[in-house]
Amino acid sequence: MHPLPVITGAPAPSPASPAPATKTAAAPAPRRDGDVRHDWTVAEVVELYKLPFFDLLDRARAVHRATHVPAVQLCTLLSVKTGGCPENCKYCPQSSHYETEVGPEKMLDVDDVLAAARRAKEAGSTRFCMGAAWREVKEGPAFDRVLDMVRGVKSMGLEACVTLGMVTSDQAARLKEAGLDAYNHNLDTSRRAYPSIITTRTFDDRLQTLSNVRDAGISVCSGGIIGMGETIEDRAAMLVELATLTPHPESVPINALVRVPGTPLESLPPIDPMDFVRMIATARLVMPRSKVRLSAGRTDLTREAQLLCLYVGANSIFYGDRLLTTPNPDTNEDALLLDAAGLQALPPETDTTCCD
Ligand code: SAM
Ligand code: DTB
Ligand code: SF4
Repeated sequence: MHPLPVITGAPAPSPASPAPATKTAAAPAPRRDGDVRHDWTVAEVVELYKLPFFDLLDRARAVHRATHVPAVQLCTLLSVKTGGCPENCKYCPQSSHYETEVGPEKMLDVDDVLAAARRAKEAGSTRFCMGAAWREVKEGPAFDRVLDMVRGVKSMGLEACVTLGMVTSDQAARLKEAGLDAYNHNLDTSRRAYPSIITTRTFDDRLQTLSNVRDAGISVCSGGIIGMGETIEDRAAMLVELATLTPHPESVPINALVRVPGTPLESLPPIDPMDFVRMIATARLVMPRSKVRLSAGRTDLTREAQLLCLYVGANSIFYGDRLLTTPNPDTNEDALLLDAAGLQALPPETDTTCCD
């Protein structure tokens, strides 16, 4: 594997300069770092998203540089319980409602998961995310096993993240006690579009779990998917929902739909890569201090498009040949890409935001 350059500290970025004024559009100037807004309107966010491309890049880059260390966090995903999910999320190959190549599998053993986490760490990842195809967490041996996985991942000095569906306050507290850093639970799309994608749970169910996670003192990871037939207003509305949360989610994953054969969304057209860049740039402007995560969909992006995503605001990539059940770029290619761009991988436990 190509060796990854790793930075040795969290360098202070150059002092924040105000977002460059644009002569071409009167979109609201995002306020400076430390002045995080929770009152974005959908119209304002649409205006940002639709800025002339270079103006959007300039603005997002200025905020990104002023607020985040110039390094890319490598995160590795592992599906610890695959397939057979009772939910009907139209994008998901793991739903039992659709005939896909992903069938129900037994839950992985703790030892196998920890061996994968060790490999991920050796390859340079600093965050290990474990996913389960569950509607919700149920008390019992499976949840106890997840708690053991979290303890084991933490004992390796990795950040531990899980995504398990809905959790109660008590379950969130037990995850926190086990050492969990972050809980991923995506809003996925706008409140308006939500019922056209999932009908087995509501948008408010999603928000309730995020609130339970937050109250337990676990870092919130919540974002969504573009390319599911939504409008730009839906994309903006999803970002506004996230930015309404107080505080903003610490992590905001932006996924492009992976069009999996057998799912109802399999025949949708691929997104325009410029839309991926726009979505990441807009997320960066709306939630300046959050870690924006360039998530599913990189296999359809050129190297240049991926670099633009990192340039305008993405703090991380998933590193490893698989996401949960679908392919991700080859790790050697990723290492070469970061190296060619002179980008460094984030060392463990670095505070990635910095204030001017
Ligand atoms: N079952 C749990 C849940 O839904 O919260 C956790 C696992 S679920 C697979 C985690 C996230 O993966 C989903 O919320 C969705 O955003 C993302 N995802 C699933 N299938 C996807 C696809 N085909 N393309 C892009 N993102 C996808
Ligand atoms: C997120 O927002 N994206 C990741 C992670 N959180 C769990 C999952 C992407 C899954 C893509 C489809 C698959 O591999 O099954
Ligand atoms: Fe189940 Fe999660 Fe897939 Fe929805 S996204 S079908 S809840 S695994």
